[in-house]
Amino acid sequence: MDVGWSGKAAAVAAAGLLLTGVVSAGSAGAVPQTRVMFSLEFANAGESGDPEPYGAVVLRLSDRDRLLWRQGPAEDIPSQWRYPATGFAVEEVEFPEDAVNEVCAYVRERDEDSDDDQLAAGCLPYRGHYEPYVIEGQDGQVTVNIYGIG
Ligand SMILES: [Ca+2]
Ligand SMILES: [Ca+2]
Repeated sequence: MDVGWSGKAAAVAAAGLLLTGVVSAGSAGAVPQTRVMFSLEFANAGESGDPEPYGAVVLRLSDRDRLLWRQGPAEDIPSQWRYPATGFAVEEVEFPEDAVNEVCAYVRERDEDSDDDQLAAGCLPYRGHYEPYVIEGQDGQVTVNIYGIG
């Protein structure tokens, strides 16, 4: 006997509701989804034109680092003084703002005719959003702007 499309849809909907119930029943330990809105600025004194930054910018938690931005040294590195070019980037993370201890940047800059520059190497304590985090290196600095975490 054919229950018809609407019957199948109802059965699927019921299964969906059941599944939803199971998920929410176990959600006490579920991880929250948090949106991090940020931008990066790369400064390299003496560089002609925009720098070619590579490396990583992370949020440091007590037990791990969470990448916000990464550029591999072996890849084709775009020239850019800011990431993204306008506005802000969004990363979905699985922890609340309270869990962030530090903002870290380990960024170098590709130079074809000399050794690569160091733009940033280190961390700053997290003091909340709407704060620019200016992380220094031997040859420059990286500013991590965090516009919101929530
Ligand atoms: Ca340079
Ligand atoms: Ca360069």
